[in-house]
Amino acid sequence: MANILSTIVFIWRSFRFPMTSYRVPKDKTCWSVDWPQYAPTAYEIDLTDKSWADPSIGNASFQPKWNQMDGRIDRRSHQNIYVIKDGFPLNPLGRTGVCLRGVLGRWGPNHAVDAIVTQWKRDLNNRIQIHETTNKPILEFVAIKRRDTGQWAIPGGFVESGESVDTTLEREFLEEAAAEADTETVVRIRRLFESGEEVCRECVKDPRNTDNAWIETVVKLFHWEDARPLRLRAGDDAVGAEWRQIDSNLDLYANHLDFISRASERFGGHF
Ligand code: RP5
Repeated sequence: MANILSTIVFIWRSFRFPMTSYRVPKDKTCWSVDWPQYAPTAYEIDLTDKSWADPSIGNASFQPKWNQMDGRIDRRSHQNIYVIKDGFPLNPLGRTGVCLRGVLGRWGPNHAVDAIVTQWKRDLNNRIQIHETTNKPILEFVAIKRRDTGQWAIPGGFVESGESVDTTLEREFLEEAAAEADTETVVRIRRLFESGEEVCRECVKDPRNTDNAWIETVVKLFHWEDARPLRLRAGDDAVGAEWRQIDSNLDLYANHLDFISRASERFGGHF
């Protein structure tokens, strides 16, 4: 059974990711380290006709304005000015072993957002629970289970061109974690999203990143203090949504645990 399952997962993944990617040793990740033999796997899915995707580099009609606003498309990086080499933007996090655009829509930065929604974990008497080892109050956060990898993650998604970060945060949270919510719940969530605190803005260590296309995010923190519980329901790209206890042993998508740890630190919660 396990063999059949892993074969299915392998075939499925093969459609989304290159079969093999060129292995990059840690000490060769940085572009400043000279590595003339570097021969990354070229991989790109066909996104012709997708309005949210860039045309191919080399297409005469595609004249991107790197490192700046390009009409309604934000091609600026949160990290720094990125380098353009032979017409291709270079990932600020360094070599990945895969070149071209992979499965991503934009060359260069693909802007996303992530909404960390927390609440204190309480016992039946409504007292905040304290962790027996660290002696710190325990936080929970809203986690969604990704349909594509089956991993738990922070609710988030890509910023559409012309959309603001705050609009995307609220839209993605409602779609992925509060699907089909009644009007009252939507109003409460909208109110919650009026008072977010930025945790960070940076590149995500996402498995879809390539040398020429990568994901960057703005992570914002929202704390749920309403005595009435927030009921969750998965939708859109999510197949699960639940409150999960924050702990350093969580296994989350990409480097989402790192974002969670910073949110927990902000409240002095158990990690
Ligand atoms: C991650 O991918 C970001 O942190 C964000 O959570 C997510 C956006 O991609 P989709 O969930 O829309 O696939 O890198």
